[in-house]
Amino acid sequence: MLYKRSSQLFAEAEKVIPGGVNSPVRAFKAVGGTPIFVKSAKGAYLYDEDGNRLIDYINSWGPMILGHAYEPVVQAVIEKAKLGTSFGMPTELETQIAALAVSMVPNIDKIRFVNSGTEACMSAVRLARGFAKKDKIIKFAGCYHGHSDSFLIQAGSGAITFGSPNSPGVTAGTAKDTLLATYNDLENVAALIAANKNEIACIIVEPVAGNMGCIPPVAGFLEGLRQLCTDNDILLIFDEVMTGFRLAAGGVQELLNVNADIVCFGKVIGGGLPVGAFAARAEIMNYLAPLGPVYQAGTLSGNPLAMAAGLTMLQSLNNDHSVFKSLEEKTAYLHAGMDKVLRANDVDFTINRIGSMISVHFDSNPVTDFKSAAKGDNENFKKFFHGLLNEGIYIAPSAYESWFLTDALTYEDLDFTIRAVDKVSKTF
Ligand code: KE4
Repeated sequence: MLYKRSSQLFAEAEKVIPGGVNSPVRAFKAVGGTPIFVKSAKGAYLYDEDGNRLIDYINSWGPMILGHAYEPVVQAVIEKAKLGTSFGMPTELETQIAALAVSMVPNIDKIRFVNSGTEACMSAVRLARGFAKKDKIIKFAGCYHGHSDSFLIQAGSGAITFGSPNSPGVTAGTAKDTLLATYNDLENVAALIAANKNEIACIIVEPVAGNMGCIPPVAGFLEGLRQLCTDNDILLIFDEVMTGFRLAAGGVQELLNVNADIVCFGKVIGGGLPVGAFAARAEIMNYLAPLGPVYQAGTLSGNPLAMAAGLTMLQSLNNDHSVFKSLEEKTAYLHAGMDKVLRANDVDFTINRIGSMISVHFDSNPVTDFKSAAKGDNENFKKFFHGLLNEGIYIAPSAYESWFLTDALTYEDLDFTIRAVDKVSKTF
């Protein structure tokens, strides 16, 4: 595969955009080399600036669940754009997508739309703090909720710890209110709660983690978090930016039958346009301005083009829930095929999967939290990434990411991918 044009475009981009990208993970820092510039995409395929066709397993980090340039969404956006692109005033469209989302997702009465997953999670935490009248939050090492200050925190030393900033610009004052827990470790969470009695407003969690690779909750973990929150008057926030409308029509709450107090959305809910959202029962959502005292706002929140894309996407998914089963079957097929060839090639690996989220970790031990995810052999991951890229397959340019399948993938695409995994892993 040739990437001459992409390399030229990257050199141009670096002159006027920091790092040449508008989001760091795109820069290939974790795998080496220079990023691929996309010219267009359709269905399961990306077409890059060098004329290469790539089977896409990232799908814009989740949104393109029905394939790139999904015709109903494209048409909806085109038609809406002809009527104006932004008004800063309410439109019926916002009520339509809000009502549909509320009908699809358990335990929510109202939803507020924003422009990104970061905004959704940031606003949800502010709402939780305002509603609960408490300052501290618990998040989990390795879980990512966007780049809002309260989330850019890593553990200090010791099991029970106050966070310390892991990005300049985040103040110690902010970090002190973020407590860091270990994913899939209920005892650790219980200890943090005991050490901060009546000070914790919320626990925010990816109910299926996708930012350490894919890490499903171990049996009882989410149920245990639910119980701990109920017993200690703490709000449970499910960050379903990745899992919402992907793992089931009602997300993880439906799939695993665990109730959150606030749910955050992004990615799929916007059908590929900038949309985030957060939702809860009316008692909580009514605390938001202009009804309640917790302030949150946005010029482009509920933007007509984004709402048209999102509504069309949700309608498509809601009209035919069999797509979730189809995605699960395709991902299971890919899982079984990769497992077979990696074993045959004596590779040390673990594959984590739930629904249409999957990741390959180059370590034979179970990957259940950030520490175990960090043990993966990154040299093999780099060979894996670039080897597959050379075969015309695009996976996440980092071992700490999940793959997101699209239902536009055919079984021929999956067989092609399995053969490529076999070929590449023979070089390890
Ligand atoms: P955005 O602000 O990027 O729309 O969403 C933040 C966010 C919140 N919660 C979860 C669970 C997320 O996965 C994300 C964003 N996901 C990353 C992929 N790991 C987006 C890719 C990027 O940062 O460019």
